[in-house]
Amino acid sequence: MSAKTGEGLDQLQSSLKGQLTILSGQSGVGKSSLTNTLLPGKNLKTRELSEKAGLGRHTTTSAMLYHLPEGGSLIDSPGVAVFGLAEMTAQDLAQGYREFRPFLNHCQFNDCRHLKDKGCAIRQAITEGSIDGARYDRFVKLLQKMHLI
Ligand SMILES: Nc1nc2c(ncn2[C@@H]2O[C@H](COP(=O)(O)OP(=O)(O)O)[C@@H](O)[C@H]2O)c(=O)[nH]1
Ligand SMILES: [Mg+2]
Ligand SMILES: [Zn+2]
Repeated sequence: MSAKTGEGLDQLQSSLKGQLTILSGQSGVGKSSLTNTLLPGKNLKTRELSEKAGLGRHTTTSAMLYHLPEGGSLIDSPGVAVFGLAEMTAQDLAQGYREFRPFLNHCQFNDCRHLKDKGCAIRQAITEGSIDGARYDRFVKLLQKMHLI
């Protein structure tokens, strides 16, 4: 889709309707431009891609929630690198991975951190192919970033 040409906007608009949605992703991919297009009359700052590097500078510094004219809300967030995960516990983060949820109560220990813990149902699910290992790796990386491990 494109914020510039309007291609794919109709489809996006109908999937946003009645939902609470957050746009996240690397800086410069067009999140704020998209938000602008969906909210005529607002005028968020978007930034120009730097000619040299093909990358731009930051303009969105905090997450902003907007109410959509069609119903529903849209959150424009700054780049993933600065997305705050403060005050979340490891358990909260695990809950955020919806495919983990069916397994979360099946670990041997109820304070399982899903790392090298004995009898971890999450790691077992990866072995069995029910959870994607790349998603789990990302979970562990986020735990590290949050200084929880
Ligand atoms: N060609 C093209 N450029 C776009 C599109 N959407 C955004 N841009 C440009 O990409 C740059 C970064 O956009 P911005 O919305 O600030 O990105 P954000 O950091 O993800 O919020 C700006 O120069 C935009 O004009 C698009 O659909 N097509
Ligand atoms: Mg932005
Ligand atoms: Zn576990």
